[in-house]
Amino acid sequence: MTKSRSSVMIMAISVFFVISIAYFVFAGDISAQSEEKSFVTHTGGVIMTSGEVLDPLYTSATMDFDPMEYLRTFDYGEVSTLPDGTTLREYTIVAEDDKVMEVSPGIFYNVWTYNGSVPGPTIRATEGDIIRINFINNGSKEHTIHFHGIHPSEMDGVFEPVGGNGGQFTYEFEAGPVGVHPYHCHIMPLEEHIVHGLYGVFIVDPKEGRAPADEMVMVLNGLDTDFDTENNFYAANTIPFYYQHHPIQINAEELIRIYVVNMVEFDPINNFHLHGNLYEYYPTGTDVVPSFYTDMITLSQTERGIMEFEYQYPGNYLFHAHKVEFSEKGWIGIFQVHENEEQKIEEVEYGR
Ligand SMILES: [Cu+2]
Repeated sequence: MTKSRSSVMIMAISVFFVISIAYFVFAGDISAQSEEKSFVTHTGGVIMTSGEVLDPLYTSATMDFDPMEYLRTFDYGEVSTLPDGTTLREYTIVAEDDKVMEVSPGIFYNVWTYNGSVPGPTIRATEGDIIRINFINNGSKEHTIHFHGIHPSEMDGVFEPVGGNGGQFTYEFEAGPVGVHPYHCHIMPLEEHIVHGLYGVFIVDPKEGRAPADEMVMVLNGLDTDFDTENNFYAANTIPFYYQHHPIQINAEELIRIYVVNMVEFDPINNFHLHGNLYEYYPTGTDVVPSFYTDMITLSQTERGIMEFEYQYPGNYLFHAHKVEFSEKGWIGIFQVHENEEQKIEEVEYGR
C-alpha cells in the first residue's frame, strides 16, 4: 500500500518536472508566434505579418487603415475662390496597385488604393462648387476616376485611360446633384479594378445644408481574397467585424446621419438593418425630404443613400446585413449609445 502510494507520488512529481522543463524549453517558441514573421503570398511577394496573428482584434497601430478614423473624416479639398465668386475645391488623388493589407488575421490582400486606403478619401463639396481633381496614377496598370453625378463626357473617367507609373489627368466639373455618390476606377476588367479597392465616396451638400448631426460614412464592401469571383469577407468600411470589436460611440437624443454606399461586387444585393430603432431614408440623398421610415434597406451595386436616426435609450445596438451570411462573414457592428448629458439635465429640471 505504502509502496504504491509513494510510487504514485514519485510519478506525479516526475510529470510535474517534465511539464515544467517542457515549458521552459518551449516557451520561447510559443511566444515567438506573436512576433513579426515574413510570409510569402500567393503572388510571390514577401511581406511581414503584423505579429497579431494570435489576436483577432485589430487596432489602428497594427494596420495601415483605421476604420474609426475613416468613419468621420471628410475631405473638403484645398479651398479657393474663382474670380466669379464660385468656390473651387482642389484635390490630389494618387492611385497605386501594389499595396498589401492584412484584412483579417493572417489574410493578406493586394489592395489597389486611392491615396493609400480602401475606400479612398471621402470627397465633400457643396452643390455648385467646382471640383478639380489632380489625378496621378502611380500604379502599374491603367486607372481612372469615374464619378457618379452630372458632368461632361470627357470628365467621366471612362474613355481617357490614365497610364501607370506617373500618368496624370485633371478632372474638373461642377459638384452636383445634391446627394451621396460613389467614385471608382473604370478600366476593364471593371470588376477587378473595383474589387481590389479603387473606390470612394463623393458627398454633395445642399446649399442650405442639412440639420447638424453626428455624421459618418459607411461603405459596404466585400473582399474576394482567393480570386474565385465570390466574396470571402464582407464589411462596413473594409475590415470585417471592426465595429463589433470597436463599437461606434454615439449619444442618445442626438441626430445621427450615415452616408451609406454599397460597393459589394459579385453578390446582387446587400442590405442594412438597424436594431432597436428605425431610420429616415433618403435614396441617393438627392432630396431633403425622406422617402421611407424603416429599419431595413436593400441595395444593389453602387446603390446608396442617407440614413438619419436618433436613439431614445442608451445601450448597445447591432447594425448589420440581414443577409445573415454577410454579417457572419464580417458585415456587422455595434452602436454604443450613451446617455445624453444635456438631455439628462433638462429632465432633472423638468417638473420642478
Ligand atoms: Cu483601375
